[in-house]
This record gives sequence, C-alpha cells and structure tokens, in this order.
Amino acid sequence: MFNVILFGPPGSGKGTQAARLVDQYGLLHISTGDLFRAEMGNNTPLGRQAKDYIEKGELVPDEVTVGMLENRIDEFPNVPGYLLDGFPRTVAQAEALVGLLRARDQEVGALIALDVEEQELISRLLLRGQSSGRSDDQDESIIRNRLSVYRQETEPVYNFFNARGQAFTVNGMGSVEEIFSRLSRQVDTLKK
Ligand code: B4P
Repeated sequence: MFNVILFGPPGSGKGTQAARLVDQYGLLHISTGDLFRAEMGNNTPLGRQAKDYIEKGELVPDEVTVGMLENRIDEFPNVPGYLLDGFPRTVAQAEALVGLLRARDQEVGALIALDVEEQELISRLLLRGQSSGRSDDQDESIIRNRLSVYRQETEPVYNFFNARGQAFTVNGMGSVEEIFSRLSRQVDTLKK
C-alpha cells in the first residue's frame, strides 16, 4: 500500500490535483472537506456539527474528524492506497493517523505539500466562491481566517512529517497540468 497526504493551504489545489492523482495511481481519494460537505448536504447530526465551524473558517474538532476518517478507511480496506486530501490538519490528527494506520499494519508513505503564494490563494478561492455556492469561499475575511488557522494549526503538520524524513514540497503555482506533472514526478520518485 502507498498512502499519500496531499498537503497545502486552502486554495492550493489539493482537491483539484487529488482528482487527477487518484486516476493515475488507482488510490482511494479521501477528502475530509468533501465528506463534511456531504454530511452537511444530507443535514446529518455530524453535518450540523461541522457546519458551524466550516462557515466561520475554523477547523472541525479533531475527535469528530478523526472518527469520520477512520470510518472511511475501514469502509475500503482493500485498495492500493489512500490519497488523503485535507487531512491531517493538526498535529493531533497526524498522530492519530500514524496510530490508526499502524494498527492496520500500514503507514504514511509521504506528505507532499503544494506551495502557493498567498494572494493567489485568495484569488482562487474568491473565484470559486462565485460559482460553488460555498459560503466559506465568498467572504474574504473568512478566507483570511482559514489561512491564519492554516499557518497556526496546520503548518506544524509539515514539520511533524519532515522530522520523519517524509515531507516534500512541490511548486503549486502555474497551470493545473504543469502542477500535476510536477506532482507525478515526485510520486514516481517516491514509489521507486
Ligand atoms: P477543504 O474542502 O479541504 O477546503 P479547501 O482547503 O478550501 O480546498 P482545496 O485546497 O482542496 O481547494 P482547491 O485548492 O483544489 O476544507 C473545507 C473546510 O472543511 C475547512 O476550512 C475546515 O473547516 C473543514 N475541514 C476539512 N478537513 C478538516 C480536518 N482534517 N480537520 C478539521 N476541519 C476540516 O481549489 C481551490 C480553487 O482553486 C478551485 O476553484 C480550483 O479550480 C482552483 N485551482 C486549483 N488549481 C488551480 C491552478 N493551478 N490555477 C488556478 N486555479 C486553480
């Protein structure tokens, strides 16, 4: 199994690139953002709980997020690997991930971070907000809060995996195709 974490700030292209990477490598795409939006769309108790946080640009509490991720992994035990998109977003989530994979005789293969300039992130998210209906993409102050939460709570996850020799960075500026070819080269090198 080859399990990859696709990492980066909101708007860095994680969801966009994850869709291509799963096609290329046959991995199972697990996006915690997509899972929360599906729960919100179905108005489930979990969705109602997540909505309050997401609409403010805050992170959903770790115990809720980790439980949802673990259920998803256990639904699909026999895949060539998982592509984690938007998870882990805190060091506590990273520790939980390592533990839950170890309990299943698995491990994280690598974390690949997309590096994108802040102004570009804001432009991409505002542009998506015009068509997606996502309230967290429509208000620049909420976007700025997401970026500040990212710097404070999520960036340390990079250091957590870097200390284990498992973190890599790819330039996330440019066209979707250019970025995909950089990412594929990185994955191919790691899989060798
Ligand atoms: P996510 O759904 O993960 O939201 P995101 O970070 O905004 O999406 P992503 O980064 O994948 O978007 P992309 O760049 O592909 O999370 C939403 C919320 O859910 C979080 O704020 C949080 O509240 C909650 N949540 C999720 N996971 C959690 C966790 N683990 N713990 C706690 N809370 C959690 O796309 C952005 C736009 O850029 C798109 O319109 C795309 O078309 C465009 N784009 C992409 N690549 C481009 C390029 N190269 N050039 C131009 N535009 C590009």
